[in-house]
Amino acid sequence: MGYKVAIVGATGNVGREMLSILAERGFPADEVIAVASRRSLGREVSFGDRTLKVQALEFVDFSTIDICLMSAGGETSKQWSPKIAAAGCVVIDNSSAFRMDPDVPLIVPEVNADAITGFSKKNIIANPNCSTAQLVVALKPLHDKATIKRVVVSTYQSVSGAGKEAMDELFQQTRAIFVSDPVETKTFPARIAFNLIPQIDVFMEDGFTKEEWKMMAETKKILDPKIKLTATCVRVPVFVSHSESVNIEFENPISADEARDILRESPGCLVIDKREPGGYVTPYEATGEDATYISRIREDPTVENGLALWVVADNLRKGAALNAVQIAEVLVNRGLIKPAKAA
Ligand code: A2P
Ligand code: 11C
Repeated sequence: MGYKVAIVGATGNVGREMLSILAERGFPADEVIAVASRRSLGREVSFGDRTLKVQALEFVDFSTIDICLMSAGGETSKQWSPKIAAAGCVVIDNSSAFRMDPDVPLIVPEVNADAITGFSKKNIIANPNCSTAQLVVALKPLHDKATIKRVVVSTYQSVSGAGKEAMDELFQQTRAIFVSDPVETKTFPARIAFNLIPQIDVFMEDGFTKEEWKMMAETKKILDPKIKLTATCVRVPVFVSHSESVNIEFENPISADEARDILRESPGCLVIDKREPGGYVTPYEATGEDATYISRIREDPTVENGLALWVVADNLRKGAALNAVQIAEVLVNRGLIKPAKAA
């Protein structure tokens, strides 16, 4: 007997990817239901070689569902995830609403799968921000080897991180520029086509943006609270996959060759690192893939025990949908949840 699984936000960028990843990986589901807002009632979405009719969130009885993968934005999560969890359905929440709650584990399975047992307090497990997920997959094996003291990261984040309307905006602006139409800006704080924007999410009092704060706070919660991290997050005119320039200072010595060998053997990592044109991964190549790609590994001679890396991953997959499905797989494989509700 398999599980009964709901995808909330099934018409969105991440929700659609969740459906295809569940199908691709043969998740042991007897029944999958696609859920979105009332606006989408009756629309169809793909699930493997089938289509599912979208149901409206308000009308779903979550007491009949085992696992809910939630990706419908922070406000919907704040309002609905606790109610769904209270109905007895385990929620894997992709928003930032519960990530810092001490009673909610924040999980990247390659890094801290053992922390998942804390989920039973609230029946909610949080999925990290996309830019954090790929970063900690690359940092964890290096931290285990040489103990990270400080990280300076600059991100190059694709528009899909801001949702499907944001992708349309990049497309429409690009088209408008080519045909000399007026360029309209709605989703982003500035024009994104043939440009880049050094602001993701709102500004905080200290001058950092919320996205930058999330990278710092989530890395501490998932990997190690002692790690100091500072980030500059930038939106770039790329449709899918986030890239990161990462500078790391370690407690102990570690060479570029050692780091390369360690990362080659580490779960979720794929090293593509030849010192020649094209000997690295770009966001275009990472799109549609599951790995966190690591390139440009080199020693930083300006600090003691320093390394620099380039890290790229599909933000809709490892950064969101894949990580959520992997969390569900940990629940299943460790016997932490039983399929009680499938028909
Ligand atoms: P809908 O398409 O019905 O608006 P994205 O982040 O790619 O823009 O997608 C957001 C997802 O969250 C969509 O599936 C969207 O559904 C869903 N969503 C947004 N608001 C709600 C809500 N109040 N209730 C349920 N689903 C929602
Ligand atoms: C972006 N990282 O690229 C954001 C999207 O906290 O889950 C995900 C926001 C979050 O815009």
